[in-house]
Amino acid sequence: MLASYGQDWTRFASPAPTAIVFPRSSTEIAAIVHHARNHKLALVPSGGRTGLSGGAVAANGEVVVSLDKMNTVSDVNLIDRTITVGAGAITQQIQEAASAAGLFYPVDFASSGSSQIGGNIATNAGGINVIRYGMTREWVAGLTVVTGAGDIIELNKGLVKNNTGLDFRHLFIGSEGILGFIVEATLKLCAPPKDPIVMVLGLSDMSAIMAVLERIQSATPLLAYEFFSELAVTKVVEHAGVARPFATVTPFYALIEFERNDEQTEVDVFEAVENCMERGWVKDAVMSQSVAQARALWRLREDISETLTRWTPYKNDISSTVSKVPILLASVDAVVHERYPDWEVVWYGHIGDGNLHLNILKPEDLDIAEFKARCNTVSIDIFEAIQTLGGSVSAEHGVGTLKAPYLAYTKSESEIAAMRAVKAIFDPDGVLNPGKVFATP
Ligand code: 2HG
Ligand code: ZN
Repeated sequence: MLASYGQDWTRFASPAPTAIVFPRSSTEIAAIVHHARNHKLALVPSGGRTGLSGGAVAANGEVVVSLDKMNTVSDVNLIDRTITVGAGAITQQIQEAASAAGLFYPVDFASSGSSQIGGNIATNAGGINVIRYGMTREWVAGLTVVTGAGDIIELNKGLVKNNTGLDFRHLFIGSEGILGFIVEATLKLCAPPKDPIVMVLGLSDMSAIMAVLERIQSATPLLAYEFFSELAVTKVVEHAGVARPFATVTPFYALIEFERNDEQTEVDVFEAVENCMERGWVKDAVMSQSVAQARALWRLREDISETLTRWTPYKNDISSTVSKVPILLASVDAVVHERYPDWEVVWYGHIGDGNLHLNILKPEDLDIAEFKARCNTVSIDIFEAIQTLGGSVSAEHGVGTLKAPYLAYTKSESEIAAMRAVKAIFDPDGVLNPGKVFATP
C-alpha cells in the first residue's frame, strides 16, 4: 500500500513514503497541515496518481495525503449548469453525472476512469478535446483549498462574474500541490456535442498535417484533431488488439472529430478531405458509421500511452504554437535520431493545440537508470530546440519532479523567482510537495 500510494504512473523513482492519511474533511486537512508545520513533515497530496511527471511521487519519507475519501458528487445544478465535487471524485463519474442530467463535462483523456478531479485541477489537465473546449482551467467556477499555512479558503464561489481583484483560483489551478490542497470544486458544464463523427486520415508526411488541419477547420469546427505515427499504430495493433484503420500504410495519421450538425456538414468535410487527397496530403481515409466504430477508431489514439508502458518509455510532453509544430517535430526528431539512431521513438499527441507526446522506448537490454541518464542528456538538446521556438517543456502533464530541472527552458528567471515568492506566501514552512516544480528548495 505504501508503495502504490507513493508513486504515480511514472516508473523512475522508488516510492518510500512514511505514512498515508485519508482525511474526510477540509478541517481534518487543515489539522494535518498544522501538524506538519509543527513537526517539519513533508506532505504529498495524492489523487488518482495517473500523473506522468512524478508530481505525486513520495520517495523521501513524506506523508501522503490521499483525497480518496473526499469523493462526493453533488446533484447537477441545472440553472447554474454546475456540479460540485470533492477532490477525490473520479473524472469519469463526473462526466457520467453530467450526462445523466443532459449536460457535458468536456475535459477527457484516456485515464479518466481512474484520475481524480483534484489531480486534474492541480495539473490543469488537458486531453483530447482541448481544441474545442480548452483545458481544465476553463471549467472551474469555484475552488475550496487548504493552503500550506493551514487556512481554508473558498475561491470564486461558483460565480460567473466576480471582479474583486486577484483571482487566486487560477493560481491554484495547475499549481501541482505546492501551494495547497484542492479539496472541493464547482465545475461548469455545457451542452453535449451533437452526433460526433470520427475520421482517421493517412497522411503523406509531417508537412501535410497543418495544411490538412487548416483545410478541414475551414469546413467545420473540430472537437478533436489528434495525430500518431505509423510506429504507434503498429504497437497498438500488435499489443492492444486494435484494428488498423485501413490497409494503406502512411508515416503519420490524423484523427479528427466533428459534430454532424446536419447533412451539409458531412458534405463539406468530405469535400475538404477529397481536396486534401487531390493535393496528395491524404492517402486514405475512413469515417465512423456508428458510435461503436467511432470508439474503435479512438482506440488507435487513446490506447497508445498504456500500450507503450511495457517499454518503460521516457516521456516528453512538449508544445509550441500550432503553426510552429512541424518545425518543432522536425527539429526534435532530428536530435533524437542523431543521438540514438537505433532507439524506437513514438510520436503522437494533440497536434491541433500544438501539443506533441514523444515517447522514447527503452531498449530491452539497457538498464533503467542508464536509460534515464542517457535520455536526460538528450533532453537538453530537445529543450534548447523548444526554447528557440518559444515552446513549453511541459504542455499538459505538469512539471512534477521529472521536468523540474528544465523549468528555465520555458519560464524566465524573474518568473521563477515570482513563483517561489508566491509559494512562500501560501506554504511558509515549505511542507507541501517539496522537490516538485522547483528542482532545488
Ligand atoms: C495522451 O495524450 C496522454 O495519451 C499520455 O497525455 C501521453 O503517455 C504519454 O506520453
Ligand atoms: Zn496527452
